[in-house]
Amino acid sequence: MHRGTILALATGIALVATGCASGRLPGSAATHPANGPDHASIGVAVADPTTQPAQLPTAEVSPAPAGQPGSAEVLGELVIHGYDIRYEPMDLTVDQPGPYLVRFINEGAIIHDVTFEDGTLLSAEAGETVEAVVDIPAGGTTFLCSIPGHAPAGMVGTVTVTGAAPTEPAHDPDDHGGPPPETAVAADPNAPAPVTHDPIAPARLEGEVHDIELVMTERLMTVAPGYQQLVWTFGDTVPGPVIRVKVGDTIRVTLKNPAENQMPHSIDFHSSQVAWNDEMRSIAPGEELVYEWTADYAGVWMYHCGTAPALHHIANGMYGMVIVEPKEGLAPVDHEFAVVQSEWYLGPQGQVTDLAKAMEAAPAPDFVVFNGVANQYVDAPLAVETGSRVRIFVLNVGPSVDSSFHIVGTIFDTVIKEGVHLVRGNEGNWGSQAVDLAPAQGAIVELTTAEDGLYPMVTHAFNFVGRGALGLLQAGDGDPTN
Ligand SMILES: [Cu+2]
Repeated sequence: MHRGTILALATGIALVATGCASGRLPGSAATHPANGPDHASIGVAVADPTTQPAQLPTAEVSPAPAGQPGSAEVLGELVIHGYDIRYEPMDLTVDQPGPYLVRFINEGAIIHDVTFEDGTLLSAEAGETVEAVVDIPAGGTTFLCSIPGHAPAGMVGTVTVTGAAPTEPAHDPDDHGGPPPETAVAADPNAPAPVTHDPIAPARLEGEVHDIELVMTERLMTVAPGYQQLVWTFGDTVPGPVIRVKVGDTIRVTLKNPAENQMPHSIDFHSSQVAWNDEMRSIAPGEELVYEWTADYAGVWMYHCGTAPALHHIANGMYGMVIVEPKEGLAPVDHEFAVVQSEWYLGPQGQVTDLAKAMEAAPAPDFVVFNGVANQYVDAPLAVETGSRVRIFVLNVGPSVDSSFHIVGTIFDTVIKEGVHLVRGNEGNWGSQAVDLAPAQGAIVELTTAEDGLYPMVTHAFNFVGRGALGLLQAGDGDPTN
């Protein structure tokens, strides 16, 4: 994957995250006059695109500005950003049929176009912005990029007229190997913004016996901009808290299922050796249990709810990471992060995740995420100093999809995966590019960044990068040119 491509992708996601997931925002009046061609069928380049974008991230669909030249001609503006290879947004909504000014901003590195069903074509070279007036029919319309290969790769979209029957998606929702899917669940523009999950790994707990209270909650969480689910948690967050100890420690967890919960729950620490039908038993709302274990083996371990169906309890947010260090501890480094990869199979807005979707033999999650929220570290990168030593504890909790954890532009000089150890400075100077983690496998990776800049963190199973499995490591000020 070309680095420019992934950074363009990252930029696109940042724009969406700061803008509107549904492609429609109220109250952001456009300042650009709608003085485009009169219902032209070919888009025209905007003379100076640098004067346009100031408000683009917040104005995907805007009412036509009142009292400005040409404003009577159109009902509003539709802004579509083009990337290599996708549109943002893919699906737009308007209140009523009629003429709209469509502005196509090609942020990609190659030529793209927006071709509507009625033949209207807006073609833009890399970096160019073009406009045309398009008549949106009452039944809505679809659009695509006519450059060979681009539409099949995902450059397709829809304009839906509110109140009309939804436009049939131009992209095939079953095309799992293709573009990032627009989920069948409609985005909710009123969903609260996601809360960024702190990626910094906590310090190891002091002492040798640890009493930990873990309360399981059932609550709403925004898992991606515009998508809110009724999740089940350990410690009120998804993922649950990182528990960091050392070999030989005793961990005494008091697990609480509050009376106001609806569901029985349980906990299963992979770092423990206990009887399944004792400590791992389910407890009803209002009950609690004590789960005591000793840290016999070092590693990056999963914990999760095992209440049947465990698939649903994991898919709905009940998982977390245990770090067990060797008795002598880990060597100090400059930065430590904890990253948990997981999948979301969206249920209806405000409800629990869709178990039937999660049960599919070929899993097709709506989102694959790091630390619970899609793309959250694109907006809030993991910040490090250039050349500093970085350690990442990484865990794939699935429930069903493998991870190939990779950080673009870096090489892991140290990997400790499921007890297998690649040591920095080994004879032959072997290194590692990606760590394969099946569900419930964990690793420690260590790296340094070579220069100031951005280093995308992905699963190299790349169909999932567009579904939320993207973050950024930012070295220095993130700019390699200064
Ligand atoms: Cu549970």
